[in-house]
Amino acid sequence: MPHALPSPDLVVVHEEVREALAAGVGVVALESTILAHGLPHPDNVTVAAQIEDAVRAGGAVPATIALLDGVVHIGLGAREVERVCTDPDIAKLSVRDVGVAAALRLSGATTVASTSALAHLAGIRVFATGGLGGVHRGASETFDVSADLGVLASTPVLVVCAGVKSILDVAGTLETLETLSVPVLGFRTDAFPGFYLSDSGHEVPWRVETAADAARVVVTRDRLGTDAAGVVLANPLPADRQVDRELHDRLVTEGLALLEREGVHGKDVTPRLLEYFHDHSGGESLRANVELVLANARLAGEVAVEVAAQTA
Ligand code: PSU
Ligand code: MN
Repeated sequence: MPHALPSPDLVVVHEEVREALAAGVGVVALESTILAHGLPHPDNVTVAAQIEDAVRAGGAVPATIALLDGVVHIGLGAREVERVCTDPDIAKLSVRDVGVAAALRLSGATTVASTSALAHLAGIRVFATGGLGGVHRGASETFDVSADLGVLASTPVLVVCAGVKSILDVAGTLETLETLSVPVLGFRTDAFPGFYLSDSGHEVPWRVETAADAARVVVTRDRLGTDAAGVVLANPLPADRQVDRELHDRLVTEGLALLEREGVHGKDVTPRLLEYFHDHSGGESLRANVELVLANARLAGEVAVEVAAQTA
């Protein structure tokens, strides 16, 4: 495992996380972009704490990751979380941005791509988020494919997520994951979830029933050593907790039209859509988003505990 971390002027691992890793206790990485750019203020502050609690309820130690004043933090204290959630100027940093922002002594929130890369650097195997970035609709013309996918292809971290939003090209995202050799496991489901919806209408290639089996996939892939890709563990909202389909379809149509109208592109696409949903769903998108993130954090905690036990 990669334990030669860069020096502390560049990367600081929070004490509790460092001790957990040294003792072989399960650790779950958490991204900060969902806090800074995915959830509205001030809900993000409360939800950030709830996500960490959910990881602990699963038996593991949470490590929220962000760049603060040019230093990567693996694990944040309450005041640092507050800062990520409150600073309106905090940047959204994918992998390519982290080194640049660190050099310029800036602060930023990490995406799935950069969180996975930094988690791997610290020896963390399991990561929980809400939704994965993916292939955007119209990508054959715009080339808008999230860097999340490419990074997963070369970073051996298991990402627990509720699939991808239907604002994306879901079929194209699944095809790309196949091309990039990233395995996709449904947790107690045969259907790839669609974030707000339990079923995106597309199948998952594999299904697991327990956190122990998901962990065994990670450990077995390591032992085989055939490739260094990550694993997607797709955890759907229960059917009775998903967003009403009519509301969902209306929001997606309106949201996509809004992007067109405003000429939004690049890394602003996902945050702008999320903001639109939160403003126009009467609280439903926020409710579902929070529930699925907490469920993913809990499951990731359980998987991390199992990975630690099976590696011991
Ligand atoms: N999907 C969501 N909520 C999010 C994101 C994705 O449902 O907050 C964030 C994640 O941080 C993800 C990033 O890594 O957006 C992908 O952005 P882009 O499409 O610009 O790569
Ligand atoms: Mn993009």
